[in-house]
Amino acid sequence: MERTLSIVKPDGVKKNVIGEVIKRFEQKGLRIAGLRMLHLSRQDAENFYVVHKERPFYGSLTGFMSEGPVVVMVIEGDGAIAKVREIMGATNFKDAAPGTIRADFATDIERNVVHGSDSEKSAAYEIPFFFSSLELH
Ligand code: 3AN
Repeated sequence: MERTLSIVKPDGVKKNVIGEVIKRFEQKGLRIAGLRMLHLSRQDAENFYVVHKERPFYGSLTGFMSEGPVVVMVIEGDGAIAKVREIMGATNFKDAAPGTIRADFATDIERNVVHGSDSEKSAAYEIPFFFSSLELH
């Protein structure tokens, strides 16, 4: 059993697709182990995306991620990290496979609706960033 962190980003919340994102995970046999809505501060977003600190899009990305509320969730299941990434689609919506969340709803490489941990190492940083063990079920 594996756990991963997913986020419905501010653009996804504005587009009213929170339920759609959750439904797609659940329909593929994944379980929601924890869920919360919150509005990240700029500092929170900078800390969350610290691995991208040197990337040219870091300032823009952290501004975007703190512009409105997000839904953070922990998803559990066999191979959850890879499965969530597959359901999300490629980072750039133009490369995302048909039927993926990003192919269906993203309009921009940065405003790409959803986040999912990209490795076990990322999940191990990202899950406790938002959830205590008491909030995971
Ligand atoms: P993913 O979210 O698919 O794991 P990462 O981890 O490479 O992609 O990038 C994190 C986030 O940074 C992306 N979800 C996207 O919002 C933004 N991003 C990635 N690459 C670019 C880029 N070339 N230009 C602008 N924003 C980007």
